[in-house]
Amino acid sequence: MAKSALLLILALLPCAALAQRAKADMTCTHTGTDFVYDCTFQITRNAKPLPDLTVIVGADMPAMPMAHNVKPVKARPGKTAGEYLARLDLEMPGEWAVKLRLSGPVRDVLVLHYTFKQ
Ligand SMILES: [Cu+2]
Repeated sequence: MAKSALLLILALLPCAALAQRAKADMTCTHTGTDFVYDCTFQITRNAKPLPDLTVIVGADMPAMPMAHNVKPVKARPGKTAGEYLARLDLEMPGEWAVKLRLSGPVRDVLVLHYTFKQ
């Protein structure tokens, strides 16, 4: 009885490691054109960079539901592993929820809250 319980725990351990969520850090700079921003994303899991992902970037304003309709864009790979770049054409500055849809080696959806300054 105890032996089979132990085997079950050992079988589940690798799944716990795989269940670690991907994480993203984001910085954006205003391009000088209203309200266009160049954003850099660092995507990691277990503190290791995640290269070779397809990253689709969408944006919404939590405070203004249904008010905006920003077309999602595909990010391009940056200079280093796990870095992705996207240009976001937002309709106004303020607090946005930026949604990253990851596919490829890792599938996940990450929502980042970010205040865009003019
Ligand atoms: Cu708005």
